Amino acid sequence: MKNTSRNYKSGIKPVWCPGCGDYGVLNGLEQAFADLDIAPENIITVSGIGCSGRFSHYLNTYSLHGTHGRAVPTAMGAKAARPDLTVVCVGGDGDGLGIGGGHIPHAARKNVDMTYILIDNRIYGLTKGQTSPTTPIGVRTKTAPYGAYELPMEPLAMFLSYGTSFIARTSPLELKRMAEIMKAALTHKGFSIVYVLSPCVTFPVLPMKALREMLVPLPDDYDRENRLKAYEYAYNKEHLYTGIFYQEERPVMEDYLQEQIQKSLSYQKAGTKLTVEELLKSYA
Ligand SMILES: Cc1ncc(C[n+]2csc(CCOP(=O)(O)OP(=O)(O)O)c2C)c(N)n1
Ligand code: SF4
Ligand SMILES: [Mg+2]
Repeated sequence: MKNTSRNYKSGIKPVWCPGCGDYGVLNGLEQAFADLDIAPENIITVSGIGCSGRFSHYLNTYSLHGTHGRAVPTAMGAKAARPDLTVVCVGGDGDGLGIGGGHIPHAARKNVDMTYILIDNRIYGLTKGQTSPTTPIGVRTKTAPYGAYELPMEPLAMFLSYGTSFIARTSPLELKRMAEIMKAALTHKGFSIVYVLSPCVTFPVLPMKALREMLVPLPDDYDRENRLKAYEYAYNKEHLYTGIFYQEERPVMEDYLQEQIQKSLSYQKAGTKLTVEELLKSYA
């Protein structure tokens, strides 16, 4: 029988603040899993630390609630060990763009076949409202009582520069469309990022009303293979475009690793063994 979104619920009741955007993101992801009918035992969810880090508890999949900023490399390890699994990584703007920001370019370069759901509420929610890498200039936070002064990052442009093979932006305010975008990301072979703008109701740096007014779907004739055009849409200040900004097919890390493993096995079979002495000599 086909899976429904209920099959992906762990039974643990989410403890997010009432009205938090993360509820919608969770529903959208469960719906995407169900529509694609991926067996729960064939999925692993790795999450970072933050309100967004709670995802791994709420999903009935293999789950790992990792350390702050290290969700991406942990998920990469999971994919290297079990290339047959659907690997999903979830984290926030602080987790993914602050402390863990150095990991995304390498997952993108290697084109690890996994989906990264990066939930941006433009604040550190869990730790009670500190400035994050995407907090706009002038916004007062716990760590910037007179207003943030740093230039906020533009994550889409960064992902494009890193060579990410699938980049999308969406929001739980467009729930159905978000689930469709997640489905496209999950079926993409390579490193896919779904960058989700999700309002935090307790520290409303990204207020629901303002966000709703700014979200606009990418035009129907948008060419998702045109990287330069994608930058243009990413930097648009009037609208926050949603949809698939960029997509390309490229070899993935797992295939390369498997090839290496097979090569090494064939050398062994052929009796081509390198002794420790020979190995040491090769470094002399
Ligand atoms: C090494 C380390 N540094 C700092 C913290 C404290 N900490 C926990 S969550 C968090 C920020 C979370 O912000 P974000 O990733 O945006 O997630 P959100 O809560 O907004 O979903 C911080 C600084 C930690 N747990 N570990
Ligand atoms: S603090 Fe913000 S992000 Fe965290 S659960 Fe509450 S509303 Fe959601
Ligand atoms: Mg955050």
